[in-house]
This record gives sequence, C-alpha cells and structure tokens, in this order.
Amino acid sequence: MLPNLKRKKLMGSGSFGSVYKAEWNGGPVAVKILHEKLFTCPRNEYLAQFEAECKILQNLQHKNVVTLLEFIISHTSPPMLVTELLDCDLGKYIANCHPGRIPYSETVSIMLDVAEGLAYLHQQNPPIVHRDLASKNILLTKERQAKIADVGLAIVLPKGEQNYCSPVPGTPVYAAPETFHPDYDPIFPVSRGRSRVEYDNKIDIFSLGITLMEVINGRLPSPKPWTPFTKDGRQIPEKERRQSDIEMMGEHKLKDIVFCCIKDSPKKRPSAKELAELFQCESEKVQQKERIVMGGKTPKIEVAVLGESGVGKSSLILRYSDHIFFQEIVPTFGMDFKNSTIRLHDREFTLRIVDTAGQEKCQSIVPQLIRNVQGIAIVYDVTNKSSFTKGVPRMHQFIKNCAPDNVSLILVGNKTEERGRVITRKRGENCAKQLGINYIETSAKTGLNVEEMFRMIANEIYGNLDLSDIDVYISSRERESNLGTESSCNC
Ligand SMILES: Nc1nc2c(ncn2[C@@H]2O[C@H](COP(=O)(O)OP(=O)(O)OP(=O)(O)O)[C@@H](O)[C@H]2O)c(=O)[nH]1
Ligand SMILES: [Mg+2]
Repeated sequence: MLPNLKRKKLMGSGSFGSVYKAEWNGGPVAVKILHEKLFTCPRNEYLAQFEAECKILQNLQHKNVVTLLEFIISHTSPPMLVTELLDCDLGKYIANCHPGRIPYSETVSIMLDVAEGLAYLHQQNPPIVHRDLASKNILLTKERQAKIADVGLAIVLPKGEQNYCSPVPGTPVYAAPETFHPDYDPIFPVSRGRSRVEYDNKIDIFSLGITLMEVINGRLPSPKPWTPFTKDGRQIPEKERRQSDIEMMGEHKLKDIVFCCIKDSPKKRPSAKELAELFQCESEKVQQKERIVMGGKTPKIEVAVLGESGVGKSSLILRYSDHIFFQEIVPTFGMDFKNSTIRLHDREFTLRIVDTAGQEKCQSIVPQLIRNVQGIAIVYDVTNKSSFTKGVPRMHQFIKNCAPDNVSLILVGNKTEERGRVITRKRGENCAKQLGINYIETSAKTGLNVEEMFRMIANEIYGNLDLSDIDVYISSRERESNLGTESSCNC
C-alpha cells in the first residue's frame, strides 16, 4: 500500500479489477486494483512487462487521457494503479443522465475529446493501441470533458508494425472484426484467445465509431449475430451485422463518421488525427450556431465588410440598410455596425453588419472585430488598382490569421457604374476562383446588386454552417436557460 493513501468507497468493478475512490496526499484519486486472475502464467514475465508499460503510461500527459499518477507492482499482491479521479463514465452518463439522447453539441465535444486523446496515444513512438475503447472507459469531468481511461491495458506496438497478439480484451460489441478469429464462440468466449489475430491501431477507430453510435442512439449497440463470422467462416459485413443500430441513427449528421470508422477494412478507416480534425470542424460549426442563437428570439448572423479605405464599404452598408447614398461620406473611424432583418429559407434572421475602417491607422482592432463573425465580404474598388492588387491579399491574410476557420467569404468589386474601370470583371472572377469563394459586382451609388451581395454572404453562411436545424439550437438554449446552470447528471 502507498503511504498517505486512504482507500474509501468502492466505485465499481469491471473485467480487469475493482475501482475505489481514495485520498492520496490529501487529494481525491481513483485506485484500481487489478484482478489476481489476470496475473497467472508466467507471472514474473507478465509483471515485468506490465511494469515497463506502466512506466511509459506514467509519462503520458494529455488533457484527454486519464493521468496515471502512481502504480505499485509487487510479487505478493495484485497490481494497483492510482489515477486522477473523474466524475462519471460515458456509459453511465448515456444511461442515467439523459434518458433521451445526449445533445448534439455535447456529442461533438465528447467525441472530439476522445479522438484527440486517441490521436495522442497513436502518435506515441511506439504507438499505443488502447484495445478496449468503450463508453465505460471514457470518463467525464463535471464540465463534460472526456478522458480516455484504462490505457494501462493497452499494449505498446513497435512503430509501423502490425502485431500478432493473443486475446484482445474488451467487450465484443465494440470490437473490430479483425480482432475475432473465425473460431470465436460467443458462448465460450475464451476461444477468442485461442488463435492469434492480426490487428493495428485501427481497432481503436472501429471502437470509437461504435461508441459514437451508442451516444447517437442512447443505447448500447447490439450487433446480430454477435460474431462477424458465419458458421462456415464467411465474414459478415459490419453494416449488415449492425443494421438495426444503423437504422436507429436515422439521418443523424454524424452517421457518416460512424460509417467511416466501422469499415470492414482497417486501412479504409480514418486515423484518429483525421477524426479529431473532423470533430474539430463540426465543433466550430456548433459553437458558431450557439453564438447565432445567443442574442434573443431571432437568430443573429454577423457579417463584417473588409477592404481598403474608400472602396465603398460604408456606402454599401448604408445603401443596403437605409437605401441611401452619399457622395460625401466621412471615413469610418474604428468600427460601426447596422442591424437589419433577412429571410433565409423561410426563417427570419437578424443580420448584423460590422463596418470596419479601411485606413491603416485604424486597423489594429480589425482582428478583434472579425474573431467571431460568420461571414466576411472583401470589397475592392474596380477603378482603383491597388485596392485590388494590394488590398484583397492583405484583407485575406487578416482573415486567415484572425477569423474563424469556417468563416464564409465573398469578393465584391464595387463602383462598377464609374467610368475609368481598371480591374476587369474577368480578373475579379479569377481572383475569387483562386480563393475558392464567390464573386459579385456592385454599385453602392446606383444600388446595383447591393441587396444581392448581402443575400449572397448570408446564404453562404446558411449553407456553410447548415442552419436548417437552427431551431433545435434555439429550443435547447431555451431549455438550458429554464434549467439554470444545474447539471442534470445524477451519476
Ligand atoms: N461612384 C461611386 N462612388 C462610390 C460608390 N461607393 C462608394 N462611393 C464613394 O466612395 C467614397 C468612399 O466611400 P466609403 O463608403 O466611405 O468607403 P469606405 O470603404 O467605407 O472607406 P473607409 O471607411 O475609410 O474604410 C465616397 O465618396 C463614396 O461616395 C459607388 O458604388 N460608386
Ligand atoms: Mg467606411
């Protein structure tokens, strides 16, 4: 036993051991005492290997991996692992906290955490394969940050090599088909270990996909039949075995990620890093949507207009919101904004338009102004060469450095009714094409295409963030504000 360790309440026991709440050096920890039966044959050899692995695991430091604080391996008693203490596990959270389903935004953030933790493990040299990723091994903090637990049961793979291993631990429901041997008998599961099977870190990706399906459906997946092989040794495709769970997901937005993860061929499954990028992208969309519904009853989208001084940014905004045009207009100092209403796909939105100052001396606040916007119109003056050749790349750089990654952009050539045009439509179009964005030509003076310009950027945002489900966010915000800040978890 460790000095200063006070074992308290039993929290649960699983296939690998019993977990206790404890106090160590005055702080709360979890203590896992592994089952004696895991340390049979040949004991010394196994313990030495286990100790070596624990030393590696003790050096892991990642916000989404449960920290191994200490371990004790002796020849007289079962190994004991001391880890940080978390609030509850994902399996219990699915079952207890949300009798319905976990909200979409939380699903995305939990899965992002899991994918990031897994990417960290897989990027170790040699890579660490978890082998038993499941909702019971994903722990949650009070703030619902997810951390991968039980990494101690992983094996350390030689870099870039596949491993020929003995039994794969874990629940068969989450297990990739390559971890089963055709002889596997679900009634006598010990036969799963009789023959060696070949696998790599993509088995964790498969398990992540199944865990995601569990979160989406709010219930433990139930493949039929239980093994991926028929009696005559034919492999049953996972999509066939898991048809009822797949149907239950309906048209859920993350179902394609599940499909990628549970591909029969491990090589076709994405890496944990690729998954983390996908969830990150989705998480940014969710954050934007939450921002859009934050302000009140009508969802509010925010657009900034950027461009060099004098290209007509304020004039375009005034023409759009107040239907007026001034030949003489003072340069914008700092920033300004206008609110108006716009209907998109039969839904009313407030369109908040942020007017930025083009003068260089005022541009230090631009990064702050565009940090949270959903769309940006880059404007140049078709009669002013440098507003196009210098201004557009400069604005684009600003956007790359400071705006959200998923911001919608359009390029606008203004003052088209003026004589003395120097930038042709073709050049404007080509530039937009190179940037991968849409292009429109306007005149704030005559009003040509001004309405269309703002509608274009608003529609870009609508499509880019997929705002068709914005009402779901509105009702969940209303529910949350009715509930207050109290957590609904009773684990
Ligand atoms: N002919 C013509 N003049 C325009 C048009 N749009 C704006 N202007 C004129 O261009 C000048 C600058 O317009 P602003 O709207 O102040 O330009 P801005 O981009 O807001 O400039 P800053 O606030 O300094 O960044 C004014 O004299 C406007 O009247 C247009 O479409 N056609
Ligand atoms: Mg202005």
